[in-house]
Amino acid sequence: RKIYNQILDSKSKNQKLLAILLDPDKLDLGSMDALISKINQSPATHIFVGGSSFEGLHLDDIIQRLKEKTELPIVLFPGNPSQISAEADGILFLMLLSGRNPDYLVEHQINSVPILEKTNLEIISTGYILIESGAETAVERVSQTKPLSKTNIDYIAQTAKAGELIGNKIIYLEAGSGAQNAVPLEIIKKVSERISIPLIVGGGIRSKKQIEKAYNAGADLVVIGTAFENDINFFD
Ligand code: 1GP
Repeated sequence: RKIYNQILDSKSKNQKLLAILLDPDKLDLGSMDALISKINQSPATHIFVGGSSFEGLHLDDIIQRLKEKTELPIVLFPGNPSQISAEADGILFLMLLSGRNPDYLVEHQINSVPILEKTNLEIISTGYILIESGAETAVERVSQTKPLSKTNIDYIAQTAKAGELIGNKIIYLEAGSGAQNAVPLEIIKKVSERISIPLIVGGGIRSKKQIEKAYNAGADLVVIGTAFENDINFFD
């Protein structure tokens, strides 16, 4: 429980965390070293690896390369059970609390058990909540679920709290990768006040100022995918 204990420890000290999300679909081994050195120079505390459509072909190789070149914990953020690699350090074991598709609530989790049992991955139960963000996102398309309306803040907070009571160890508020609009600050604030477990926020965050605002609103860990993918100098 090393990764989770570190997150809890940071939360208790109000030290904010930052994950860079790498989509294995968009990585090739040839050009990875430059990327990893940029990550090592950045304020990132974690590397998340995952994507909604990836089929897992070179995942082990990619993660092995990351492990050779960085000390940061590598956490899987899988779109489906084929995105599990024993080479990583941990996995966000996601439950799509905002949706009503049983596959993403429990079926994929059941199917992944035989794979997970062959690994030493630290498994972190995560309540994953998709928030309306403008246009349809890949998460919506792939999971075939609707995001929660951003106007119903109390229901969103109630959903997050249910995740905590069910036993989720982390809540992840997601606008979707490349989202038009990030999760509104008011939602981050209300959810963080309602739950006592760590809060991850991601999707559509494009500036350092936005990262800072998400932290101030109550995010414990912010995820940056697209902004770093489009510009590896983002954190300079
Ligand atoms: C997506 O929350 C992550 O699952 C990151 O989103 O690519 O928009 O940074 P971005």
